[in-house]
Amino acid sequence: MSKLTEMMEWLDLGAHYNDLKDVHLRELFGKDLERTNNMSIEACGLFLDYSKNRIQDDTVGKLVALAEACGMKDAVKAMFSGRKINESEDRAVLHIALRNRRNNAIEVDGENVMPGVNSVLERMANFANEVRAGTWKGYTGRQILNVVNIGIGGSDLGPAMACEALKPFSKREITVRFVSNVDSTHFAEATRDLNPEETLFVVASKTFTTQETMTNAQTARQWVLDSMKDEEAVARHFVAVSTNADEVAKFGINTELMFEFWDWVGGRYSVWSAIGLPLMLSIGPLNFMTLLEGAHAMDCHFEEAPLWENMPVVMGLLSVWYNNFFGAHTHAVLPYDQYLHRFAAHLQQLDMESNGKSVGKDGEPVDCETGPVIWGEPGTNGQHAFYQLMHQGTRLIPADFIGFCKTHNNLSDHHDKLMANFIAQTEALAFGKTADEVKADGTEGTLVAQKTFEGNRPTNTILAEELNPFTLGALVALYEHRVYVQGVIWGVNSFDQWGVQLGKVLASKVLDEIQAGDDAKLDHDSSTNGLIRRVREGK
Ligand code: G6Q
Repeated sequence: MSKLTEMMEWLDLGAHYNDLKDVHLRELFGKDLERTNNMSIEACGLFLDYSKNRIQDDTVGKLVALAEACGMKDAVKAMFSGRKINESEDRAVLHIALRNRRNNAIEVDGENVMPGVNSVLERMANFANEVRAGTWKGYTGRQILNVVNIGIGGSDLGPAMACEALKPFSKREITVRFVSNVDSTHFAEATRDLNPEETLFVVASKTFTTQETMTNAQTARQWVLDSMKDEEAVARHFVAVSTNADEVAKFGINTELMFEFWDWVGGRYSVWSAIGLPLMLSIGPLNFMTLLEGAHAMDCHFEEAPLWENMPVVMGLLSVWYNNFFGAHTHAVLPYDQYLHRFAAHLQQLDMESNGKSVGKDGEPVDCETGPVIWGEPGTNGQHAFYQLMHQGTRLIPADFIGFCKTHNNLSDHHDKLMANFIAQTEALAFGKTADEVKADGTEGTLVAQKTFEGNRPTNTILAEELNPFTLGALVALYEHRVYVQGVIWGVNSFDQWGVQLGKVLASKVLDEIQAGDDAKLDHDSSTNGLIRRVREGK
């Protein structure tokens, strides 16, 4: 395959961009009254209106042509069939198997992974049912009322986001907390009002060697022992989620209380696996299965729908359109639902760790920009903070607006107001306010320019009836596949994360130096040496 930016389809998009770059959404909407009907997709309980994008009726066709030329269909097939598409780690990429509710065989190295997936789900469900029913008791015979997940990155963000998102479906008697940061403050604050006798720790780590998680887990172990003064208590207050049985046993957790997953589950794609245990403890096995159903529905859509009607494909391609042709550096994700307040944080890892690459799968430097910076906050808070820059700043920030017709908390007219803002913002971003409209309000002089909104700021709107386990499953899977679509276009491996390694290695050297206190051995640059000395002296 030729270099991406030399491909005919890429060059065609470049020319198309030149034709379109100065065309305003006002004009595009004005000349096509059917625009929204033609530029929307409905699937898996989600409605995507992508008409407020800077595209014409032939733009998606051109983007799809690029996707086809980049082998999109084969790439999708390769993932679903269990091929080792994570080549740098020689692994299959099968988060889709974790939610494969139709249960067809998916083979890795000649072995069907589905019996293993189903059996872990069953063990998780049995355990969750016992804890939720109060029949799983702590060491002193007390019921478990608190679950504290200890994990970081992919072993934290997904379940933490989903526990918040699905709070209305949770068993409120059980408090679920997440400790990720190696900063002792995180552990101390998360546990300060908890009774150890009523607390279950889920130590979630694929490798079971991650410094932050192991440090927090040891502190938790000591916290339990300080209270119950018997090693036997560990077995009643700790379970593990890991791929590494040896390390789990070394920690002192009975491997019968280890919920396994596999090397073909990437951390940031693992909420559907045993990493979702704290979520299952919170919302119960049935709701957890419904979450998997929602994700599976999106998987089927992604696998089967034609590329131009395929929600993750169209969203991924639009993101390429802005990233590579309009030069947009960031992409905002703006959920108009307080329960999704951790959604952008999860997507940030999902997208930026997956596509933050400057070398392609072939080991050669990529010849275009890759993953954008993903960020966001729930509406309407963002409107009173950073939307100013989105409306009137010099940068183009494509944004996804996510909202729900129904609320779980029907208090007076809050929800109508929330949704009015949700809709009004995309209208304002697209159409702005012209200088003539500003003058017509009686504004004069230099204020006219300052009160003018250029508009032409692109958005996607994703609307669903209600935020529930099914829609959340579909929504998260939508973004997972969107990431893959972009990775395929850019030719990067979206499933490895070598960039995390260097900091880890250096931190372990600096840790020794902070603790050893031997000035003669400091062999870094002057800045690093100086900072180490200062921390040592000031601690
Ligand atoms: C995710 C990454 C990374 C990982 C954490 C935790 O895709 O690989 O965020 O999840 O570093 O790793 P462990 O689960 O092995 O502790």
